[in-house]
Amino acid sequence: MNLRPIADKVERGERLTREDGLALFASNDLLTIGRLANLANVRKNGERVYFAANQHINPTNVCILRNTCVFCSFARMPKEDGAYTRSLDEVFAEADAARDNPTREFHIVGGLHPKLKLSYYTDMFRGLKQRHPQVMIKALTAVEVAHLARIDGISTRDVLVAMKEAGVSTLPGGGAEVFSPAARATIADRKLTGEEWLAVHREAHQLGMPSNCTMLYGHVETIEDRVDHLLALRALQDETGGFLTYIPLAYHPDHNELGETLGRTGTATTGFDDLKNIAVGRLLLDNIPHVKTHWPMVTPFISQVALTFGCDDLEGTVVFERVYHEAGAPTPMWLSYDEIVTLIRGAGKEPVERDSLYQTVRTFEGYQTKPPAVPVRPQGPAPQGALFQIEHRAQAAARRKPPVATVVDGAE
Ligand code: V47
Repeated sequence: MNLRPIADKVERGERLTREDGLALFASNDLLTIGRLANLANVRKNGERVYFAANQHINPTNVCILRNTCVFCSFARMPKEDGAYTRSLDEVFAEADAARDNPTREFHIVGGLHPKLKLSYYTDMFRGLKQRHPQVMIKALTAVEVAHLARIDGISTRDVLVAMKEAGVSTLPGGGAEVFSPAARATIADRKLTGEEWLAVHREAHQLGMPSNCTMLYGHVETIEDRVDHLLALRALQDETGGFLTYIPLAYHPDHNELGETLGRTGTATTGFDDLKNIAVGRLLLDNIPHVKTHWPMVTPFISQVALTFGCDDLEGTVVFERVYHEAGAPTPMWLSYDEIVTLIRGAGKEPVERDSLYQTVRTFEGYQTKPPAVPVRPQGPAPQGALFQIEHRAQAAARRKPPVATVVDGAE
């Protein structure tokens, strides 16, 4: 496929059309797509690559959509094995357990619990702000916001106002999946519709709360679904300007019904598709300032390459990740601050530690990194076949220890 007309548009800084998006996804000329996305990114962000020293916290995995969001491996029914709901003290203890650097952002998402009310979350946000005033809070997907509105019998706008008053700065981008009604009916039948998801983000932006956006790819969606999803995000951004970052999320098929139905257990998206999704996202979303690569899903190595395929943001330290590791992601559970700096420098880029609003916390001229305590890359002789899997998984497992004892009450 000849990408020259698209390349000319990108070089002139012109907006790409739906047909251009379809042509990019249909093309296998990954290096051209990557080069164009890198050009689009460098125009916006120079050689800077941002990261947040963040902690992911998941207060509950109990979710009333457990049986209909068939791609999700994290959710549990209230009385199912492995179901947990943290007390506020347990959340505060987990928040205290940063690893080797001060945390700057809490990323807080969970399930749609049938009984937890808005006050559980606002008390949590207030308590976290009181204990860690320097840490910004990015919390609750649009789907959780809409669920709390139903539980509390108030509007989504009122939920957002209460969250803001309790100290939340931004919303994460989860729950968007893919907006196509046909794909959504297959993978997330009873979830908020695409339009409802966009409406919650519109309200957040109107209230002065910026947010992120995502797309879950690599399941049953078509390339038309991908392009239409990206164009819907672009249209909302034209209207509000409130999206900070786009994060493509690679579907992982282990331990969920969809993976079994599709016969995909034990496989994942390919590196080729991961890089293409990142690059096409950067090219179509010409009005969103940042594109983040989520290393827990695509591996630190693909994420590092993504930094020259249109990404200017690398997922942070994370500390303890559950959503993807429940789905079988064989990646480390966390990366140290210095490993992140090393990955960014290794791509020839300039690391910048940021807060949730992309304000610079620190730059790294002359900064000396320490070697990692547990290696990110499998060590020893060149690994082969199954042995590689075992070795890699053993090293990944060594990083999986939670920072505090996992408390599972299962009694909700
Ligand atoms: O909405 C769930 C995805 C999302 C699986 O805003 C899965 O900075 C792959 O949105 N395979 C939640 N993906 C996580 C999320 C996120 C992550 C990192 C940063 C930000 C941000 C947001 O995780 C869900 C869904 O799309 N997900 N299960 C799975 N089996």
